[in-house]
Amino acid sequence: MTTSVHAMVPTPGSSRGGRGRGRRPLAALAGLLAAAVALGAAELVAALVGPASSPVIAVGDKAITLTPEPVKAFAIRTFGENDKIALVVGTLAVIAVYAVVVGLVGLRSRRLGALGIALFGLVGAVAAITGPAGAPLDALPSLVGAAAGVAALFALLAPLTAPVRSPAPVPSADPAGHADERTVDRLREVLGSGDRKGAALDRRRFVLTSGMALGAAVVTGGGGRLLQRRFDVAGDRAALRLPTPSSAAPALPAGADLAPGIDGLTPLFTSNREFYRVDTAISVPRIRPADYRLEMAGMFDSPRSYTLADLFERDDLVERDITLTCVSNEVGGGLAGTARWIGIPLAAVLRENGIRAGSDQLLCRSEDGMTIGAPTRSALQVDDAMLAFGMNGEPLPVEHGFPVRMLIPGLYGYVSACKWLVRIEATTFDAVDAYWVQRDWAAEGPIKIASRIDTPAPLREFPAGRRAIAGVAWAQTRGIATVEVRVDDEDWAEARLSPEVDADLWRQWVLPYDFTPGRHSLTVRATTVDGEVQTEARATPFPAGSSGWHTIQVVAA
Ligand SMILES: Nc1nc2c(c(=O)[nH]1)N[C@H]1C(S)=C(S)[C@@H](COP(=O)(O)O)O[C@H]1N2
Ligand SMILES: [Mo]
Repeated sequence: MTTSVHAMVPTPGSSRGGRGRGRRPLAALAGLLAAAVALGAAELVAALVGPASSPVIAVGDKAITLTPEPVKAFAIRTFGENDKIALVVGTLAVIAVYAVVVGLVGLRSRRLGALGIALFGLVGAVAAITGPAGAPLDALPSLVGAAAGVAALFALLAPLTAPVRSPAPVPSADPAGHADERTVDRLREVLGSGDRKGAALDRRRFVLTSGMALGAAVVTGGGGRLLQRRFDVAGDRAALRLPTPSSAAPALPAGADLAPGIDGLTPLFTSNREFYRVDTAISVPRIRPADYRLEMAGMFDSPRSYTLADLFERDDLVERDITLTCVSNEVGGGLAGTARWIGIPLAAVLRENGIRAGSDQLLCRSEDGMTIGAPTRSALQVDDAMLAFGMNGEPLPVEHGFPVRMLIPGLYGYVSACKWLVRIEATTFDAVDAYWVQRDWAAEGPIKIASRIDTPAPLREFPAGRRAIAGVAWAQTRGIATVEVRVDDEDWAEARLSPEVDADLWRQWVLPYDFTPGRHSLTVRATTVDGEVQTEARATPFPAGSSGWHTIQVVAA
């Protein structure tokens, strides 16, 4: 297809080359501008329909769903929390390349060019409709965008192949004949027939049309994005007042946080701004507090539903400190964070709905359709498992699941921490696989013991002499008993730990050490309260979480 298309494009130096020189770059530009017009129009319509119906978002979302797990893991590793920006940039880059091809093809055949844009609109429409929360109306932005794109492509290509003005009619010639020829030229121009003898390049008109197209794209695209802010829930969130929990978090012992005295050590609590974020949502679900409903379904004797007010007004609210960890965290990685959460004990909610004995999985559904399967046993038995709506003294940030999410200490987030939670279905692991399990991640995800060196930073030179080696270690629900550090081939040395606050919280550790000048290797390992020593055996995050000791090379000058 590409080769045949290529062959159809006139080569410079052909008989028409004299007039058409430089047309192909302009046609490529026409394709890009037509794409911009299409995307702009789509953003404007998406402002009416909903942000997830925007073709870039919908196609990007689809890409996440369809991307093979190793590629996704690579993206998270490479781009970290910028993985979504990278995906949107990547989607736009693919569209740009496609648009250039459409422009070049369109130069030769308007119909093929139009078909190319229509095809792209179709892809966007299908992606939007079949998205996790897709509705038929979600096709509209892509379709309107494609129509606008085709119109723009025609308008932009016209000046590249404008019919040559016929010489002034010679009195004796048949005037009707000339008119006919011009009409035929026009028709050819519009229909894009291959034969456009005498077509000329009208640069002035091209520049003018390009300017208009660019203007239209910027105004509709920018305007659309602006109007999409009406879906924003930041205002509603700011206006919410968190209820006071009847059971406050246990008071912190004096000196609970070692970070203030040690440069580079992770603070005991992670601010909402600093908290890691991992999810599949390019466009974050935006739920208005007034519209929020939590539905219980499946294996319950008397399933009911809750409004946000129902949840806020309860008298069994708790406040707890919990360290959350992602299964994708590499040894030494930063996908872990600690916050003070406010919520409702999960077991109480499950019991008041009459959870049946046969259920071993809670299929938790997020507003955007993603599912997380949590073990029912853990939900019922793990202390401090909760439906959380407060994080570090504020309503959950929108990126972290506003207004309600689940938390089960001791389990990785992908099997326990459903954000934007709208439905809990009591079911079994046999009956249904949740999103990540469909992608071959382990069905049950207990957090593995982990310890990390935060300071000194690897390979950044520091002056020789005494300095703190420090970091954090976690083994939620079990608790960290000891952390040991090994420098080069010396014996393991026991680090000092921050005071134990709760088994669900990580602990900071610090070991002052006299560094001789030169390169040193540092290794850390932790032991749980119940006596398990962190294994040296390396495992990758896929499919059940990483393991192995964190080792870094440092240089003292
Ligand atoms: N709705 C939804 N909830 C989700 C996810 C998601 O992709 N969608 N990701 C899970 C994963 S893998 C983790 S580690 C935690 C991360 O929570 P955070 O982004 O608040 O740190 O959320 C979990 N909850
Ligand atoms: Mo995760």
